[in-house]
Amino acid sequence: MKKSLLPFTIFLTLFLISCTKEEPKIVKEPSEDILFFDDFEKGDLSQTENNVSYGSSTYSSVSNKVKKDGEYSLEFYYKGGPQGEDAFSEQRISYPNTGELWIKYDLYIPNNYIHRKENSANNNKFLAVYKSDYRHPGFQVNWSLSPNNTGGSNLTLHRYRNGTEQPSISPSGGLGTNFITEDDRGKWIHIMARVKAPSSENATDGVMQLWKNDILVCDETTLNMYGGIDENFMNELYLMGWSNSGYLEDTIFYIDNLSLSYSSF
Ligand SMILES: [Ca+2]
Repeated sequence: MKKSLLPFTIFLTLFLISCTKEEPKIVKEPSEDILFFDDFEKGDLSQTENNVSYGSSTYSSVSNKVKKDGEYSLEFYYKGGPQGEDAFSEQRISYPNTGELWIKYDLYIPNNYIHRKENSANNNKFLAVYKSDYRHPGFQVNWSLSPNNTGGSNLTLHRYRNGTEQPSISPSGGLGTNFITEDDRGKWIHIMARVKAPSSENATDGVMQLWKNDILVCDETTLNMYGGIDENFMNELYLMGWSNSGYLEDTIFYIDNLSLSYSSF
């Protein structure tokens, strides 16, 4: 009997070896090209993925008050103040060095959103993408909001070239006019943005594109915004940011379903 079992034992051994050898390793792949996704359902900012993680929070925190999906979103709390008083809320995120980044998220525009006009109500930060350290600009761009004089906001672009800030511009063709209006109050809007560093110092192929509710509201593809030698890439961003206009009342935005990608979603 023992002898008759031998071929089977050999077969079983070989079979097990072959299984061990050929069994594919289970590696958690990023879903297609998505670098990072957070629906905030962890209830905090502990989400990390592909070396993407949250940095400093300024009056921003995960909240269950207003959400697009699930139970949680990221709250941006701008404290109200008299005319002339600024306000500040910002969330930083770091990611691996890249020449191109796509960002998308849902953004809740508060019911009481009013972009008040005063002497220095321009340049309310909306989305900044840059090479860290923000205080020492290499590659650095941002979209900001300016008053449209009816309580809403127009979109404006800012960029640096070789460490020097370039004149701010409005999206060509008036695309960014009335970017946020009273019609958006109390609603979620969908934001998608693409930033691509130019290919060389003199190249005019830098890209800043932004979509609101899947409509292109900024389509700049010929920007000169070289970051400098060893500086021409991005690895940090911040959502929202300093408001030069400030707000009369406490004004609270929410972001949900944040995604980052190196290429088109
Ligand atoms: Ca959520």
